[in-house]
Amino acid sequence: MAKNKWFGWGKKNETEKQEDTLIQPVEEDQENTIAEENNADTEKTDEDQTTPEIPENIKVGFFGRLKNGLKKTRDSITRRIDEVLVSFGKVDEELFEELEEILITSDMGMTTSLKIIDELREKVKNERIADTKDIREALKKIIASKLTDENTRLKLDTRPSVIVVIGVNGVGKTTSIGKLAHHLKKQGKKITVAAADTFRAAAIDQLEIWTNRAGVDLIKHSEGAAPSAVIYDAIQHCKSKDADVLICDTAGRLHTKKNLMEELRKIFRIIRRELPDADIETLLVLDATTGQNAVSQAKTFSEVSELSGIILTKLDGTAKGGIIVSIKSELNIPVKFIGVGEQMNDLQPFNPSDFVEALFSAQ
Ligand SMILES: Nc1nc2c(ncn2[C@@H]2O[C@H](COP(=O)(O)OP(=O)(O)O)[C@@H](O)[C@H]2O)c(=O)[nH]1
Ligand SMILES: [Mg+2]
Repeated sequence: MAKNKWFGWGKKNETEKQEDTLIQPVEEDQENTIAEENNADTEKTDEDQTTPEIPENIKVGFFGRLKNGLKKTRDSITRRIDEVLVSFGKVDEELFEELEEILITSDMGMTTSLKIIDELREKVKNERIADTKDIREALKKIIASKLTDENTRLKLDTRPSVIVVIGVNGVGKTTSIGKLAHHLKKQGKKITVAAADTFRAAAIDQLEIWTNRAGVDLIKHSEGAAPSAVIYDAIQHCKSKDADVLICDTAGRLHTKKNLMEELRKIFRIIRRELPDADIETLLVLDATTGQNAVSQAKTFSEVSELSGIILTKLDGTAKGGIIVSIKSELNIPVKFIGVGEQMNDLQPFNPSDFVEALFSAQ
């Protein structure tokens, strides 16, 4: 255990499971990954059969998926808010304290929760809100305002432009890349993916399953190859094929943390050297189920490159989806995509008002 201490980036209990995965011997990890791939294969068949791409249904399907994905958080935060509002019936200081408690326990963070409730108190006073139903509406608006950001869209104006996806092992980088490739391809973009996580052969195979599914090009070398060499080849491929976007998968761990950071820096050097004018999006993938540890991961990875956005995965797997609010306020990096499930269409551009609507919607 001691020799792997470098990867103990967080202290919270929820993170322990993930860190165990990080420090497993490689063989065991490969077995897990292979099992995941088998699942992924089954999903592909299910998805192909059950979700035809009918344009009229896309809007409904999109919101439905978001609502489903937020079910655990809704059952926790919103149900409790509603219970408190019903049981109080009138607006007083004790009600504000109860609401504050709910926000804090949903992982919104102490400071942000206090700020939200302060604003609510102010609004209730100024607008003379007396009805608890109106409090619910006011609270919803304040939370939405905390999530609003001007820069949630990807800036991919050059051809090619580059998306580098980074993050700790197991957070959902490869899966999100598959979904993102599908999403961008649907917008008519020509996509190439670079398999620059060369640490394990299984990681390359896993990515290949996703790129086949999305129907996009994959540039890969064999296990153990230099990640920057894969990126170099992928850039040449993009230039010769006139691709719109290059998406780079990267390792979440190497033999040491120092190695990992150095490899990532090399990747950025190659991209900047070969494509000096290209738009580069550096997207950090964070797992919503890891709670506050996400913040320390963001700090570590921002040493390698300025982070232009966050992909927050596995919101469907947590009742503490309030983490999105504390990530937004503590990191000041826009959340650009959210993962709400394991299927191809379960990565969504983050839209604060849709998010809050889904969170506060009826069952
Ligand atoms: N439920 C759920 N699972 C996810 C989501 N995103 C990724 N996963 C799962 O998380 C696991 C690790 O994902 P992977 O892409 O291999 O992580 P990587 O090591 O960062 O590349 C896989 O089992 C994925 O199916 C999500 O949004 N929701
Ligand atoms: Mg991966």
